[in-house]
Formats: sequence, structure tokens, C-alpha cells
Amino acid sequence: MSYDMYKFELMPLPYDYSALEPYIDTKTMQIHHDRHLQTYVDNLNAALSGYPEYQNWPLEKLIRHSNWLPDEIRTKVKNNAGGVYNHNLYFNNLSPNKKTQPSGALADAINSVFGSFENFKEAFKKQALAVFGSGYAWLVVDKDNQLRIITTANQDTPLTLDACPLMTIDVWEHAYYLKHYNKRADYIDDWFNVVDFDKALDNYNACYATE
Ligand code: MN3
Repeated sequence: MSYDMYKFELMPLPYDYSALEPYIDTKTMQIHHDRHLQTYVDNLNAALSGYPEYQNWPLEKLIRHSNWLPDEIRTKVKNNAGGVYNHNLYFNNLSPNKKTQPSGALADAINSVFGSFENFKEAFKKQALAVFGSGYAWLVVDKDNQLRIITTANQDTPLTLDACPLMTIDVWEHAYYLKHYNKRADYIDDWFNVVDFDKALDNYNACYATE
């Protein structure tokens, strides 16, 4: 059992379900983590259960090289591995500890690319609002080493674009509907109160360390 390889298990939240109140409510966190993420974990395990030759593939390899998988499990593995990867990043990038301002090299990069943190927030919100249907908005280092905001549909990931993710917001309705109803803009504003830029900085440094 592990978080990175078959047999996958549910990564625990690094804080209490209620820790992000009042910005993200307890019930949403319980259902989102314990039911939605658990379902992706279970479906990924089910897809791989009859295929021992792929059970030693790390999660990122299953996503990056899903085209090497047999036809009959390719789509199921790709979608559910993406669901596990995206949610693990999303939940780990949230915190009640008010790390809501970028620092260090990431702050410098954000100022350099977007002009200011306020400009960045505005651009990020605009992209997150523009996701049609279900998906995610991301801050990534792209394949040309440029800091960029991108969006992905459904459970697609930036990994297949050779981009290295720093942080993400899940804009599927299940991430906000119980509290914010259809008001995605309010959820995005609230999300900025619980996003953890220290984690994003760790990820930023890791993106450059793995080249
Ligand atoms: Mn979700």
C-alpha cells in the first residue's frame, strides 16, 4: 500500500476537515476527500488489479505514459490516476496557517512575470472562472521554464504537457457547491485565503531540482 504505486491508498488530509472554515466548509472537505478522492483511488486500483506488469509503475508514469497501457484499461487508468494526482496536490496545497503570500524565489518570479501579486491573483481567478465545466486551474513551470497559469479539463494533468505544477484549484462543482452553490468566483476568493504558498515554493524549487 502506498500513495505513489499500486496498491494505492487514500492520502490523509494534513489538517482537520474543519481547518479551512469558514472558507471551505467541513462537509465539503469530508465528501471531497473521503468520497470523491477515495473513488478515484478505488477505481485506479480496480483498473490495475488484473495487470501485475503495471503495478510497479509510479503514479506519474501511469499518467505520462498512459498511451503505453493496453486499450482496455488506458482511459480508466488515465482518468483515475489523474484524479488521484490532482486531488493530492490540491489538498496538500491548502492550509489553515495563512501562508497566503508568495515568498522567496517564487515571489520574485510572480512579480517578474505578472507585474505584481495582485495582478497574478486577478489573472489566476480569470482563468479559473474560464474553465468550462469541470477541471482545474494551475500555476506551473512550463516546458520552456516559464511560470504560467494554465487550465485543464476533467482529470487531465499538466504532466502530459511537460509542465511542472506548483499549485492548483479544483473547480469541479463538488469542490464548492455545498457552500458557494453556483458562485465559483466566491469560492476562488475564499480559496486564496487558504492556499499555501510555502508549499507552492517547495514545488517551485523541486521543479528546477529535477531537471
Ligand atoms: Mn475534486
